[in-house]
Amino acid sequence: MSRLAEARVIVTCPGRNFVTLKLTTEDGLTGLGDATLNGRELAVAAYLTEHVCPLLIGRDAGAIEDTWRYLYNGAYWRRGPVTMSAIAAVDTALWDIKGKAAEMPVYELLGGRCRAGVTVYGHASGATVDRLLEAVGRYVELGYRAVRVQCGVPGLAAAYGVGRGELFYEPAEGGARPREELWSTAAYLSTVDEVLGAVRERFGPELELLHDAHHRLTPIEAARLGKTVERHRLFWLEDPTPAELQSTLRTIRAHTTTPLAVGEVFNSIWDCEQLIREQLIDFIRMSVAHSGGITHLRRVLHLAELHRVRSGFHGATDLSPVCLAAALHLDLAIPNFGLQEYMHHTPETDAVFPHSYAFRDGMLHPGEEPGLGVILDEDLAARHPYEPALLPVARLADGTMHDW
Ligand code: EZ4
Ligand code: CO
Repeated sequence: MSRLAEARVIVTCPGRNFVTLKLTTEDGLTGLGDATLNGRELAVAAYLTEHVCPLLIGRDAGAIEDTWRYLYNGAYWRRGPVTMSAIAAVDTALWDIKGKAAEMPVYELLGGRCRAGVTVYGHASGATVDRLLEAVGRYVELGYRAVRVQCGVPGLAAAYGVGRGELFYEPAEGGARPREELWSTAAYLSTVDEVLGAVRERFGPELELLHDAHHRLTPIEAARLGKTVERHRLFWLEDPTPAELQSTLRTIRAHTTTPLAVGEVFNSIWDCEQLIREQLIDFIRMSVAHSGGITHLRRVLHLAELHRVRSGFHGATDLSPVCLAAALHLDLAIPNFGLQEYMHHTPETDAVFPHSYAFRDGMLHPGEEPGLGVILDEDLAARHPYEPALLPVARLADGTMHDW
């Protein structure tokens, strides 16, 4: 294939910040990769601009695996969200270029489709149970077959996952310092079983229900929660504990058959190797943008397939339409697909990133455009300059810092 002639980083804020890498070959093919790391965007932009882009010029655009190893093994300093997001952007853009060169959608290059479409789940939330039930009802009307449910907690001003908007949830906020939220595990655990029970009762046995505990519990608290909510038959309980200590999942697993999903903050196969090998989880939630791109995430899913672990790729609004498209191509082509997260981007974001993927009957379809099927409107992007925004932090009532 032809050589890379240009590598540029585009930072834009159409409603929220996105970092995009655009690669151009000598014969004019372009590829896009998402490098957005929520609240730390400019660190990845600088890693790319200062340390990666200069290495790419003149390289064979077709050498995807070799370029991955050149950037990963070649840096000596391995892994971490900044490095792996930068490598992911290069890798994703190279797959986009290869698809365009072959005049095929990327899923064809990955082995072809294994299913008709990509079943997705939406995010329903409400400050109260009644509000939550209304929100779930709206997703059901839209055709969703799976919904994540998050509810306000009496006594806590802000609970994770309870959105301000209708069809999206955006936790990052502007300001020089992160917003501080009060957290109480006791208050949360005293209501969550009732909340999930109310949703199951209203919507019946067919709708798939998910819930995200967002890394806030101890292993034994998580074990108790998983056991308590078993009768509501969740599709998954997400991030019950901070999972970088992989052996903690053994405790939870020993006590409950509630399926477990973790991994949205992971960035390499080494963050989940034990979890997968010991079958301590049911779904792996890494994203293309934070986990070394299509090449590395595919490797994780091949390992997972051996151990009957399925995909549940992260699809929050802080991952750009480029990342979502890449996830959809991989979702179609892997044998062990589970479910794809889908939070609507704002109309401003969709205007900057026109795309071929589309929602029909509870599924997303990546479309048949060559490559990933996403464009970046650079003129429009330039009209939305970067605006610093940070994720909140959480403290207990006595001031102790807690996992947000
Ligand atoms: O808090 O992507 O399951 N989804 C999530 C997300 C994360 C955000 C952080 O940037 O947990 O809402
Ligand atoms: Co989550």
